[in-house]
Amino acid sequence: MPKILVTRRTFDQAAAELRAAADVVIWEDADSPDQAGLIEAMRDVDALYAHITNQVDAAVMDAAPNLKVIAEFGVGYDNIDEAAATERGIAVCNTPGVLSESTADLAFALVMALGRRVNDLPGIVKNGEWGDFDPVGYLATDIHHKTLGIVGMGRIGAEVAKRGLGFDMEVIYHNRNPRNDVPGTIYVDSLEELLQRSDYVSLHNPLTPETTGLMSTEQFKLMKPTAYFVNTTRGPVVDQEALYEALKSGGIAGAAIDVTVPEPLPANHPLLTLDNCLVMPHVASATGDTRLKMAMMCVENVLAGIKGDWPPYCVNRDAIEGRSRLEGKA
Ligand code: 8YV
Repeated sequence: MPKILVTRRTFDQAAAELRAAADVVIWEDADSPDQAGLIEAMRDVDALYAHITNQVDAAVMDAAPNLKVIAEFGVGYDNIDEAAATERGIAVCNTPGVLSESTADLAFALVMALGRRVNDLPGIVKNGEWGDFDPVGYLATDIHHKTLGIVGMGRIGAEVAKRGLGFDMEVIYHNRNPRNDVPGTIYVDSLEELLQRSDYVSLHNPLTPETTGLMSTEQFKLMKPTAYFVNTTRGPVVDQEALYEALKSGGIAGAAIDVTVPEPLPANHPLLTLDNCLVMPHVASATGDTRLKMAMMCVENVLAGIKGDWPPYCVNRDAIEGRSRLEGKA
Protein backbone atom coordinates (compact mmCIF):
# COMPACT_ATOMS: atom_id res chain seq x y z
CA MET A 1 0.00 0.00 0.00
CA PRO A 2 1.31 3.46 -0.76
CA LYS A 3 1.70 5.79 2.21
CA ILE A 4 0.30 9.31 2.51
CA LEU A 5 1.23 11.84 5.17
CA VAL A 6 -1.34 14.58 5.88
CA THR A 7 0.25 17.22 8.10
CA ARG A 8 -2.92 18.70 9.68
CA ARG A 9 -6.35 17.32 10.50
CA THR A 10 -8.75 17.35 7.57
CA PHE A 11 -12.36 16.86 6.55
CA ASP A 12 -13.83 13.36 7.08
CA GLN A 13 -14.67 13.06 3.39
CA ALA A 14 -11.09 13.81 2.40
CA ALA A 15 -9.66 11.39 4.96
CA ALA A 16 -12.06 8.64 3.87
CA GLU A 17 -11.12 8.95 0.19
CA LEU A 18 -7.44 8.83 1.02
CA ARG A 19 -7.87 5.86 3.36
CA ALA A 20 -9.66 3.90 0.66
CA ALA A 21 -6.51 4.05 -1.46
CA ALA A 22 -3.54 4.10 0.89
CA ASP A 23 -2.07 3.91 4.37
CA VAL A 24 -2.77 7.36 5.71
CA VAL A 25 -1.05 9.10 8.58
CA ILE A 26 -2.81 12.27 9.71
CA TRP A 27 -0.87 14.58 12.03
CA GLU A 28 -3.59 15.23 14.63
CA ASP A 29 -1.50 17.21 17.17
CA ALA A 30 -2.58 20.74 18.05
CA ASP A 31 0.61 22.07 16.47
CA SER A 32 2.21 21.25 13.14
CA PRO A 33 5.28 19.02 13.25
CA ASP A 34 8.59 20.83 13.68
CA GLN A 35 11.26 20.18 11.06
CA ALA A 36 12.71 17.14 12.84
CA GLY A 37 9.22 15.74 13.40
CA LEU A 38 8.31 16.26 9.77
CA ILE A 39 11.48 14.55 8.57
CA GLU A 40 10.79 11.64 10.90
CA ALA A 41 7.17 11.39 9.74
CA MET A 42 8.24 11.34 6.08
CA ARG A 43 9.69 7.83 6.33
CA ASP A 44 8.30 5.60 3.52
CA VAL A 45 5.91 8.31 2.37
CA ASP A 46 4.76 8.31 -1.28
CA ALA A 47 2.65 11.45 -1.11
CA LEU A 48 2.77 14.47 1.16
CA TYR A 49 -0.42 16.49 1.73
CA ALA A 50 1.17 19.68 3.07
CA HIS A 51 0.14 22.94 4.68
CA ILE A 52 1.53 26.43 5.01
CA THR A 53 3.13 25.61 8.36
CA ASN A 54 5.42 22.98 6.82
CA GLN A 55 8.78 23.97 5.37
CA VAL A 56 9.07 21.34 2.67
CA ASP A 57 12.77 21.60 1.88
CA ALA A 58 15.29 19.21 0.32
CA ALA A 59 15.92 17.43 3.64
CA VAL A 60 12.20 16.68 4.02
CA MET A 61 12.07 15.35 0.46
CA ASP A 62 15.20 13.26 0.93
CA ALA A 63 13.68 11.60 3.99
CA ALA A 64 11.21 9.92 1.61
CA PRO A 65 13.00 8.42 -1.39
CA ASN A 66 9.66 7.24 -2.82
CA LEU A 67 8.00 10.65 -2.58
CA LYS A 68 6.19 11.32 -5.85
CA VAL A 69 3.86 14.15 -5.08
CA ILE A 70 3.58 17.11 -2.71
CA ALA A 71 0.05 18.51 -2.60
CA GLU A 72 -0.20 21.91 -0.93
CA PHE A 73 -3.47 22.87 0.75
CA GLY A 74 -3.61 26.39 -0.70
CA VAL A 75 -2.87 28.29 -3.86
CA GLY A 76 0.36 29.78 -2.49
CA TYR A 77 3.11 27.18 -2.17
CA ASP A 78 6.07 29.34 -1.16
CA ASN A 79 6.68 26.95 1.77
CA ILE A 80 7.75 24.27 -0.70
CA ASP A 81 11.20 24.33 -2.29
CA GLU A 82 9.88 23.89 -5.80
CA ALA A 83 13.34 23.83 -7.36
CA ALA A 84 14.43 20.99 -5.04
CA ALA A 85 11.26 19.04 -5.87
CA THR A 86 11.73 19.56 -9.59
CA GLU A 87 15.35 18.43 -9.38
CA ARG A 88 14.16 15.22 -7.71
CA GLY A 89 11.28 14.65 -10.15
CA ILE A 90 8.63 15.23 -7.48
CA ALA A 91 5.33 16.77 -8.60
CA VAL A 92 4.29 19.91 -6.70
CA CYS A 93 0.57 20.72 -6.66
CA ASN A 94 -1.70 23.41 -5.26
CA THR A 95 -5.40 24.34 -5.15
CA PRO A 96 -5.89 27.20 -7.62
CA GLY A 97 -9.16 28.92 -8.46
CA VAL A 98 -11.37 27.35 -5.85
CA LEU A 99 -10.47 29.90 -3.16
CA SER A 100 -10.29 33.05 -5.28
CA GLU A 101 -13.79 34.25 -4.47
CA SER A 102 -13.62 33.55 -0.73
CA THR A 103 -10.26 35.30 -0.52
CA ALA A 104 -11.60 38.26 -2.48
CA ASP A 105 -14.67 38.39 -0.22
CA LEU A 106 -12.42 38.76 2.81
CA ALA A 107 -10.16 41.33 1.14
CA PHE A 108 -13.21 43.39 0.25
CA ALA A 109 -14.72 42.93 3.71
CA LEU A 110 -11.48 44.39 5.10
CA VAL A 111 -11.66 47.33 2.68
CA MET A 112 -15.20 48.02 3.88
CA ALA A 113 -14.39 47.44 7.56
CA LEU A 114 -11.57 49.99 7.42
CA GLY A 115 -13.42 52.56 5.33
CA ARG A 116 -16.64 52.43 7.34
CA ARG A 117 -14.85 51.91 10.67
CA VAL A 118 -16.46 48.57 11.42
CA ASN A 119 -13.16 47.74 13.09
CA ASP A 120 -13.08 50.52 15.69
CA LEU A 121 -16.54 52.06 16.25
CA PRO A 122 -18.11 49.00 17.93
CA GLY A 123 -15.42 49.38 20.63
CA ILE A 124 -16.74 52.86 21.43
CA VAL A 125 -20.22 51.44 22.00
CA LYS A 126 -18.92 48.52 24.05
CA ASN A 127 -16.84 50.82 26.26
CA GLY A 128 -19.85 53.03 27.03
CA GLU A 129 -18.27 55.93 25.15
CA TRP A 130 -21.09 56.47 22.65
CA GLY A 131 -21.83 60.17 23.14
CA ASP A 132 -24.66 62.41 21.95
CA PHE A 133 -25.32 62.65 18.24
CA ASP A 134 -22.51 64.55 16.56
CA PRO A 135 -22.89 65.62 12.94
CA VAL A 136 -19.13 65.69 12.52
CA GLY A 137 -18.24 62.79 14.78
CA TYR A 138 -17.49 59.16 13.91
CA LEU A 139 -16.84 60.17 10.31
CA ALA A 140 -15.71 57.41 7.99
CA THR A 141 -14.55 57.14 4.36
CA ASP A 142 -16.77 56.21 1.46
CA ILE A 143 -16.21 53.09 -0.54
CA HIS A 144 -18.15 54.16 -3.65
CA HIS A 145 -16.37 56.50 -6.03
CA LYS A 146 -13.08 55.99 -4.20
CA THR A 147 -10.06 54.43 -5.89
CA LEU A 148 -9.20 50.82 -5.17
CA GLY A 149 -5.63 49.92 -6.15
CA ILE A 150 -4.99 46.24 -6.70
CA VAL A 151 -1.39 45.04 -6.68
CA GLY A 152 -1.20 41.72 -8.54
CA MET A 153 -4.06 41.03 -10.93
CA GLY A 154 -4.21 37.24 -10.87
CA ARG A 155 -7.33 35.20 -10.19
CA ILE A 156 -7.83 36.67 -6.71
CA GLY A 157 -7.02 40.24 -7.74
CA ALA A 158 -9.57 39.99 -10.56
CA GLU A 159 -12.26 38.86 -8.10
CA VAL A 160 -11.45 41.80 -5.81
CA ALA A 161 -11.70 44.10 -8.84
CA LYS A 162 -15.20 42.78 -9.61
CA ARG A 163 -16.28 43.53 -6.04
CA GLY A 164 -14.86 47.05 -6.23
CA LEU A 165 -16.59 47.73 -9.53
CA GLY A 166 -19.85 46.42 -8.03
CA PHE A 167 -19.53 49.12 -5.37
CA ASP A 168 -18.92 51.83 -7.99
CA MET A 169 -15.26 52.23 -7.15
CA GLU A 170 -12.59 53.30 -9.60
CA VAL A 171 -10.48 50.16 -9.86
CA ILE A 172 -6.85 50.53 -10.90
CA TYR A 173 -4.30 47.74 -10.87
CA HIS A 174 -0.62 47.07 -11.26
CA ASN A 175 0.48 43.74 -12.70
CA ARG A 176 3.35 42.33 -14.71
CA ASN A 177 1.10 42.58 -17.78
CA PRO A 178 -2.13 44.43 -18.47
CA ARG A 179 -5.26 42.23 -18.60
CA ASN A 180 -8.19 43.00 -20.83
CA ASP A 181 -10.55 40.38 -19.38
CA VAL A 182 -11.70 42.43 -16.38
CA PRO A 183 -13.63 45.21 -18.11
CA GLY A 184 -13.82 48.51 -16.30
CA THR A 185 -10.44 48.24 -14.60
CA ILE A 186 -7.53 50.57 -15.37
CA TYR A 187 -3.95 49.35 -15.71
CA VAL A 188 -1.20 51.51 -14.26
CA ASP A 189 2.30 50.53 -15.22
CA SER A 190 4.03 51.62 -12.04
CA LEU A 191 3.45 50.57 -8.45
CA GLU A 192 4.39 54.13 -7.42
CA GLU A 193 1.52 55.64 -9.40
CA LEU A 194 -0.93 53.07 -8.02
CA LEU A 195 0.11 53.86 -4.45
CA GLN A 196 -0.19 57.61 -5.00
CA ARG A 197 -3.65 57.40 -6.56
CA SER A 198 -5.38 54.81 -4.36
CA ASP A 199 -7.71 55.36 -1.42
CA TYR A 200 -7.50 51.64 -0.70
CA VAL A 201 -4.55 49.41 -1.65
CA SER A 202 -5.02 45.64 -1.65
CA LEU A 203 -2.13 43.21 -2.22
CA HIS A 204 -2.65 40.06 -4.28
CA ASN A 205 0.73 39.02 -5.62
CA PRO A 206 2.31 35.71 -4.62
CA LEU A 207 5.36 35.62 -2.36
CA THR A 208 8.48 35.32 -4.51
CA PRO A 209 12.02 36.69 -4.13
CA GLU A 210 10.87 39.69 -6.22
CA THR A 211 7.84 40.48 -4.06
CA THR A 212 9.52 39.99 -0.68
CA GLY A 213 9.50 43.37 1.09
CA LEU A 214 7.64 44.96 -1.83
CA MET A 215 5.82 47.31 0.55
CA SER A 216 8.40 49.12 2.65
CA THR A 217 9.01 52.63 4.04
CA GLU A 218 9.37 54.24 0.61
CA GLN A 219 6.17 52.66 -0.70
CA PHE A 220 4.07 53.53 2.36
CA LYS A 221 5.32 57.13 2.02
CA LEU A 222 3.80 57.27 -1.44
CA MET A 223 0.34 56.43 -0.10
CA LYS A 224 -2.09 59.19 0.87
CA PRO A 225 -2.35 59.84 4.63
CA THR A 226 -6.07 59.11 4.23
CA ALA A 227 -5.51 55.78 2.48
CA TYR A 228 -6.03 52.27 3.79
CA PHE A 229 -3.90 49.18 3.22
CA VAL A 230 -5.08 45.56 2.99
CA ASN A 231 -2.92 42.43 2.78
CA THR A 232 -4.40 38.97 2.27
CA THR A 233 -1.49 37.42 0.36
CA ARG A 234 1.64 36.63 2.39
CA GLY A 235 3.21 38.43 5.36
CA PRO A 236 6.75 38.78 3.96
CA VAL A 237 5.47 40.86 1.01
CA VAL A 238 5.27 43.66 3.58
CA ASP A 239 8.04 45.10 5.70
CA GLN A 240 6.08 44.96 8.94
CA GLU A 241 8.23 47.54 10.76
CA ALA A 242 7.62 49.98 7.93
CA LEU A 243 3.90 49.27 8.15
CA TYR A 244 3.96 49.88 11.89
CA GLU A 245 5.76 53.21 11.40
CA ALA A 246 3.35 54.29 8.65
CA LEU A 247 0.35 53.50 10.87
CA LYS A 248 1.82 55.02 14.02
CA SER A 249 2.96 58.24 12.36
CA GLY A 250 -0.26 58.82 10.43
CA GLY A 251 1.49 58.18 7.13
CA ILE A 252 -1.53 56.05 6.22
CA ALA A 253 -4.96 55.96 7.83
CA GLY A 254 -5.22 52.27 8.62
CA ALA A 255 -4.45 48.70 7.65
CA ALA A 256 -6.09 45.30 7.76
CA ILE A 257 -3.87 42.27 7.36
CA ASP A 258 -4.76 38.58 7.21
CA VAL A 259 -1.14 37.48 6.95
CA THR A 260 1.79 38.35 9.19
CA VAL A 261 5.38 37.53 10.09
CA PRO A 262 5.42 35.34 12.05
CA GLU A 263 2.17 33.41 12.05
CA PRO A 264 0.65 33.25 14.58
CA LEU A 265 1.51 36.87 15.46
CA PRO A 266 2.44 37.05 19.19
CA ALA A 267 -0.19 38.84 21.29
CA ASN A 268 2.41 41.39 22.41
CA HIS A 269 3.35 42.41 18.86
CA PRO A 270 3.54 46.23 18.39
CA LEU A 271 1.03 46.12 15.51
CA LEU A 272 -1.60 44.88 17.96
CA THR A 273 -1.22 48.03 20.07
CA LEU A 274 -2.52 50.21 17.24
CA ASP A 275 -6.21 51.16 16.96
CA ASN A 276 -5.90 51.65 13.22
CA CYS A 277 -4.61 48.13 12.54
CA LEU A 278 -6.87 45.13 12.20
CA VAL A 279 -5.23 41.71 12.18
CA MET A 280 -7.01 38.54 11.09
CA PRO A 281 -5.62 35.03 11.76
CA HIS A 282 -4.92 34.00 8.10
CA VAL A 283 -8.48 33.03 7.23
CA ALA A 284 -9.08 34.42 3.73
CA SER A 285 -9.99 30.99 2.35
CA ALA A 286 -11.53 29.74 5.58
CA THR A 287 -15.17 29.12 4.76
CA GLY A 288 -16.54 25.61 5.17
CA ASP A 289 -17.39 25.29 1.47
CA THR A 290 -14.07 26.55 0.18
CA ARG A 291 -11.87 24.66 2.60
CA LEU A 292 -13.69 21.42 1.72
CA LYS A 293 -13.13 22.08 -1.98
CA MET A 294 -9.44 22.76 -1.30
CA ALA A 295 -9.16 19.51 0.65
CA MET A 296 -10.80 17.53 -2.15
CA MET A 297 -8.41 19.08 -4.69
CA CYS A 298 -5.51 17.95 -2.52
CA VAL A 299 -7.06 14.48 -2.45
CA GLU A 300 -7.30 14.45 -6.26
CA ASN A 301 -3.65 15.51 -6.53
CA VAL A 302 -2.45 12.93 -4.04
CA LEU A 303 -4.49 10.05 -5.43
CA ALA A 304 -3.34 10.74 -8.97
CA GLY A 305 0.26 10.91 -7.77
CA ILE A 306 0.27 7.63 -5.88
CA LYS A 307 -1.16 5.90 -8.97
CA GLY A 308 1.69 7.33 -11.04
CA ASP A 309 -0.63 9.69 -12.95
CA TRP A 310 -0.08 13.40 -13.41
CA PRO A 311 -1.96 15.26 -10.68
CA PRO A 312 -4.53 17.66 -12.14
CA TYR A 313 -3.14 20.77 -10.41
CA CYS A 314 0.58 20.22 -10.85
CA VAL A 315 2.66 23.42 -11.01
CA ASN A 316 6.00 21.98 -12.16
CA ARG A 317 4.86 19.46 -14.79
CA ASP A 318 6.73 21.09 -17.68
CA ALA A 319 9.87 21.39 -15.58
CA ILE A 320 9.96 17.76 -14.43
CA GLU A 321 8.62 15.97 -17.48
CA GLY A 322 11.23 13.43 -18.50
CA ARG A 323 12.62 12.87 -14.99
CA SER A 324 9.35 12.63 -13.06
CA ARG A 325 9.02 9.90 -10.45
CA LEU A 326 5.45 9.45 -11.68
CA GLU A 327 6.33 8.16 -15.11
CA GLY A 328 6.30 4.43 -15.59
CA LYS A 329 4.96 3.84 -12.09
CA ALA A 330 1.29 3.45 -12.97
C1 8YV B 1 -4.59 28.69 2.80
C2 8YV B 1 -3.75 30.64 1.43
O1 8YV B 1 -5.67 28.40 3.58
O2 8YV B 1 -4.22 29.43 -0.53
C3 8YV B 1 -3.44 30.15 0.06
O3 8YV B 1 -2.39 30.51 -0.47
O4 8YV B 1 -3.14 31.54 1.90
C4 8YV B 1 -4.84 30.05 2.22
O5 8YV B 1 -5.97 30.04 1.47
C5 8YV B 1 -3.37 28.70 3.63
O6 8YV B 1 -2.26 28.68 2.79
C6 8YV B 1 -3.34 27.53 4.58
O7 8YV B 1 -2.77 26.38 3.99
